Amino acid sequence: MPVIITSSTPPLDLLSILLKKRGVTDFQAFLKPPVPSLDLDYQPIIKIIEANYDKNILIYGDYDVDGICATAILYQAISEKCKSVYSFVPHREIDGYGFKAKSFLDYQTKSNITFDLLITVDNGIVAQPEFKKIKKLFPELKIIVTDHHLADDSLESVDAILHSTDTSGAGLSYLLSSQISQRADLGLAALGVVADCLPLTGINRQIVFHGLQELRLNPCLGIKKLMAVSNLRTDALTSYDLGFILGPRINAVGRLDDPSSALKLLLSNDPKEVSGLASLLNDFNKSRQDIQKESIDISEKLISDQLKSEKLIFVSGDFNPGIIGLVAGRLTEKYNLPSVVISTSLPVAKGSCRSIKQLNIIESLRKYHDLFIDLGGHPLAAGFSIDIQNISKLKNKLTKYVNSELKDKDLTNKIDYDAQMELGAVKPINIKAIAKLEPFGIGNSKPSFLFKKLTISSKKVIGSTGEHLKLKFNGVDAIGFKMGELDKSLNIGDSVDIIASLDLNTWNGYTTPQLLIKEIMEKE
Ligand SMILES: [Mn+2]
Repeated sequence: MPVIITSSTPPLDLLSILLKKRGVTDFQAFLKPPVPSLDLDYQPIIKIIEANYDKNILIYGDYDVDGICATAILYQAISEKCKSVYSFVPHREIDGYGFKAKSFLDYQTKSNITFDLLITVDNGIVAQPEFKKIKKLFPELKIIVTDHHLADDSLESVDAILHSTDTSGAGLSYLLSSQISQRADLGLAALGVVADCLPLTGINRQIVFHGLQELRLNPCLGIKKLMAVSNLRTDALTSYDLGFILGPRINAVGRLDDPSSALKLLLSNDPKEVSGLASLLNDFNKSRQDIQKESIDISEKLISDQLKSEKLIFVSGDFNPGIIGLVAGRLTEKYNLPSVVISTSLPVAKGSCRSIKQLNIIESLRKYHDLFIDLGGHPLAAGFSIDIQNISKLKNKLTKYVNSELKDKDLTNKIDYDAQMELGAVKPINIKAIAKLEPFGIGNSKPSFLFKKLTISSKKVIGSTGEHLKLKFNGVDAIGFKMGELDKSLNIGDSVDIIASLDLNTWNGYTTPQLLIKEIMEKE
């Protein structure tokens, strides 16, 4: 028998059905997460940091949200005791991804400082050859690596390592910082965890649960101003806002220009400077959106023939290399096919790939490793650099391979749901019970339910271009974002099965429950 939530199901039963569906065994620990902690060996690292408080320390981060937050958190913590601590985030095009000896040495020369201690955050775990170069030139330099990426070789040139794949770079940076400071910024750790798309369970749920509370009550000045320019209500901040509003704004400046402006925003206490930086980041985000939209439009024209016969989306063009990952992500999401998007705007072309669960993209690409200059990634996302003359060879080989790999696989993207529900259970007390599972995100999605045989009592399209669909089922409002085109195929009186999540809609001062439609099943 499938579980059916009815109007008489007690909210506590609903909650326990949802927790069980998510595989949660310790309900209390999930609903009231403890303060974040991970059992790691912090002592050797703290000793080295303490021994260098009166010397020159450099924190070397990354250009994405997680890397920038990780840098800011540790910088703030160390600067309470050390007057000579500096921070560096690499430039996407000038420095590239990962720790680079050249970037470190250039920064040292430019700032006219000889560093005594180098600490990486959100990078460094695979940079042994780079550390070796530096130690040869500066044998006295101490090196600490803190990172959450997968390790490969041993790091013999390094003095201490803090490594765990359980959380993000900012999460690790927070855990270390909280050992040396009372005021380590948990809010920034939450931002890094969400932006790095980590599952919001275990330590990451602890970080985001408590970090959101800190951000609502007492954000750093930079985040406060960034929330203001993004029109966010501070007291109602959610994990969605971290992933889709604040994260993209911190990322955008590093995609198109210099990410150190984003770092400066998080570190500055000067209200005037912070206001300026918040608007700057907001403006960069607008340009990023425009460039992204234009690139997607161009890509869709280029791939219209491919879509008819191929199971791989492969597009190359004069795209901005900072946004190709976003374009690939959008194309894969829209067409539910793996995608490769290549920018040929620089002498060496850069590619970004996104995939679906039926195809391991990094394994597929590795079959043609001799075509790449550089290649790295995961089963669902990868990046590479390639000589422009090799692109068409890659296209032919990879398309052929993917076509045969996905030939017999079911490519429909079925939407999962937590339980079946009757319309009578759509009420505020149940919505409150469901909210106890927040924060929602990857690995802990907002619960959705199957509703069977709902009769459409009214329908209309809304939005400036009629892009959204508004339905009513027996007095209960329902909205389907970007479902406007379904309007023609539905009639009042039709009976439909839908998958939807529960939401509250406030309009004219009244708050009523409504269904957020994720899918309307095909009528038989
Ligand atoms: Mn990271």
